[in-house]
Amino acid sequence: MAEFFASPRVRRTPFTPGVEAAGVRGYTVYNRMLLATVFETIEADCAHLRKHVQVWDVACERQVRLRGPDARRLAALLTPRDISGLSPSRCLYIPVTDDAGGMINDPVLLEAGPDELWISIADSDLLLWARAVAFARGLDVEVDEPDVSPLAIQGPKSDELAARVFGDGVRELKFFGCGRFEFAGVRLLVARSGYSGQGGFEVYVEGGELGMPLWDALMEAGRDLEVRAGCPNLIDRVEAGLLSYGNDITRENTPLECGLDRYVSDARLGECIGGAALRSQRERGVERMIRAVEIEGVVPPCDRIWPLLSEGRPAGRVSSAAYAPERGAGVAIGMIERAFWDAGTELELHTHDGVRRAKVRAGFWNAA
Ligand code: THG
Repeated sequence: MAEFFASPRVRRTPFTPGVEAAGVRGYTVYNRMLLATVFETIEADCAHLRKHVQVWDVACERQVRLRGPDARRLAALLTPRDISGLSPSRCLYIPVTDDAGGMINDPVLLEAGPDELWISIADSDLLLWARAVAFARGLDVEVDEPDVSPLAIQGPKSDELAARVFGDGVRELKFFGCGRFEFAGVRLLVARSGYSGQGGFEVYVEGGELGMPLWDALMEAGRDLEVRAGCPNLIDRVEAGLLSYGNDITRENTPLECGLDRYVSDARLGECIGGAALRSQRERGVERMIRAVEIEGVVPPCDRIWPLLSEGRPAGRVSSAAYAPERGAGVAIGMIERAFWDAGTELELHTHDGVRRAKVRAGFWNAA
């Protein structure tokens, strides 16, 4: 592959100097911002993540900020999930759907202050959609992108590292619990969340100037814990069944097809955008579903969609795949047609580098 050519259109983050100093080997672009993909090798990064602790620049998880008396009303229009459980101490993973029930984004929703919600987005232009909905409905809410950059602390030693920098209070957070914790005299939002199967925290750094001081403080405090710079790891996220918007799910898919059934509340379908389409699909049943797929042997980098066939018949597609060395097999996320989605079904995976045997699994490997 040719070299990546940087320009201001693809934004750097407050932590980019730290990422570069750590020897990043590969980048992708996410929400028009840099996101590291590999430091050593994907396999070695994964092994380190599962044993120690890593600090990740996930500033590309941009925030869509809803401010004003109608902030909650707007959020409730955008998602079929019941958001009544949202509070300053509890954030929520929410599907965001268009009028046909198609997935627009799968962000994390947070209550950052009175009449102020943050939507921590995956890679799509949710800002434009949210502004359009607010305008069209005449809602009293401002929608913008604040200077907020998430930094993730992930891995089995995350509690120890986070406690050293933010105090022992962070240890008390439950999964998707959040609160304000002090760093350098500023109370930052910290949540027990993150895009790995290894557990950890995400810190929402308000103001770019705090970025490198926090990065350096974590690296310094975690020296004896073998802390390293890291990034969302392909093997780890596939094994955990964490979906990647734009890869595994698009506007062609509804949350019911994405295995996000539990975040589609019957009681909300009368009001939210896409509710009617989701209700009728729930009654009819879905035709395809996200599934874990095991692939025989070594797999090439999954840089395009790979068709799955069964005796020549289309059976689905694979959108994320990685070779998991400790399994001696490939792990993948697929969207599988109904006739083929039962666990144990054997399929042919047509990669751009040859056909592989593949098998549908009952579940992901390390689901949370
Ligand atoms: N954290 C934050 N923002 C994000 C992501 C994140 N924005 C972009 C992207 N990741 C959004 N997508 C996801 C996908 C999965 C999860 C979070 C965001 C996730 N899922 C858990 C799971 O599937 O096991 C649990 C969800 C739940 O049950 O509540 O964590 O990672 N800030």
